[in-house]
Amino acid sequence: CVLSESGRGFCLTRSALITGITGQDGSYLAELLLEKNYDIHGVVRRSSGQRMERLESILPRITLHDGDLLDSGSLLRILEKSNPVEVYNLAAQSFVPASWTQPILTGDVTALGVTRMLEALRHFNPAIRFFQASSSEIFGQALDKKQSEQTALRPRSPYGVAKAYGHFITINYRESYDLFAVSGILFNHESPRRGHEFVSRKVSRGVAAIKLGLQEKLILGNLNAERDWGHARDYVHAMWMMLNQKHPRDYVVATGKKYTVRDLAKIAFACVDLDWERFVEVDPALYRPAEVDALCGDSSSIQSELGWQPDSGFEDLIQEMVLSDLKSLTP
Ligand code: NAP
Ligand code: G4F
Repeated sequence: CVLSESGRGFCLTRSALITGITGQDGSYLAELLLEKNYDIHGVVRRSSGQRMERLESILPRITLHDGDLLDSGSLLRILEKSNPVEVYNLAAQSFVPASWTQPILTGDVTALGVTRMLEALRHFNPAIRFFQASSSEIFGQALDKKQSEQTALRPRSPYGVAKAYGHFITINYRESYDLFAVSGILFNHESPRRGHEFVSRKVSRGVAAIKLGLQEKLILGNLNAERDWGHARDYVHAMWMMLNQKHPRDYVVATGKKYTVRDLAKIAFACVDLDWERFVEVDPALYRPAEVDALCGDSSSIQSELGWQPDSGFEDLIQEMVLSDLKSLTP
């Protein structure tokens, strides 16, 4: 807080609210916004009580509120308590395979949850800026080799369909109510904080466990799938940039380079001087009912208009993840 010329005090600290703060991106975003002197508020589910490990180092500096994207009342109450200038909606049922086993829940949280937050926000204070974590999964079996903001949406999973809803409802609220609401179409992004169920982390943990003699094999699904993998730290920076641009607009956030799951395994095993072919086995039970074969983003718009660019390369990212897992699994 500072003193104005008239001697009356006013506070320069801006408050930001993050849903999904206990997740990979939520933790990196909270750290970034703390560096920028925001007052950070986060929504946590009652069940998140045990899942605070990603926030451990910043817990004393942030405020957490019990709430759920399934519960509109909790969202309104949290907005009143935190009085944010920016809301980042990162909460979702975010694991694609779980969207086939829990399609209704996925739609309720990942799709309708966006509307619940937008409704609460527009009633509480329509001047709040809103970021929606959209996904390259909305492109599904894409017709364009590189997917941009103009690429047609062809989602292939209940998760992809739910994210397409979240994407369009964000645009719709911007156009209907003149909100500063934007949708970041995020391609895959990883880090040592990635959930264990996603393929990059499953591989980095598997490699570390095999190197340490704790595991014999790594069982994977479709090795031919191609993804555009970036570093989560770069992607949360894009989120902040998108809420601090002059005019609200949606952007693809991606590195523009794609690799197969096979490349990922090869690179990860090479980090510890092992030959991936000796350890990786394929189990068709891990294939998806409908696969997205290849995703690769064209992020030229956000690069030219906002000056965003990915800092981390794929091989460095995988090495960071393997080394981190080696450290954490070493007895
Ligand atoms: P994540 O690690 O799976 O985190 C998801 C977060 O959502 C967790 O904090 C989780 O809380 C919370 N959550 C789930 N259901 C909720 C509910 N009903 N109410 C409130 N919170 C709920 O995901 P992430 O990788 O950080 O991704 C962040 C966002 O970006 C997600 O929306 C994801 O779909 C989207 N996205 C991610 C990527 C990627 O590659 N990482 C790419 C494109 C889009 P608990 O801790 O309680 O489970
Ligand atoms: O790491 P994944 O589970 O990520 P997926 O399905 O691409 O989704 C992630 O990125 C989306 C953005 O495009 C996000 F919106 C979403 O929330 C999530 O963060 O799988 C990547 C690829 C798939 O093609 C999958 O079939 O890896 C293939 N794969 C092969 N073996 C595997 C495995 N995936 C997992 N999870 N586990 C395996 O054993």
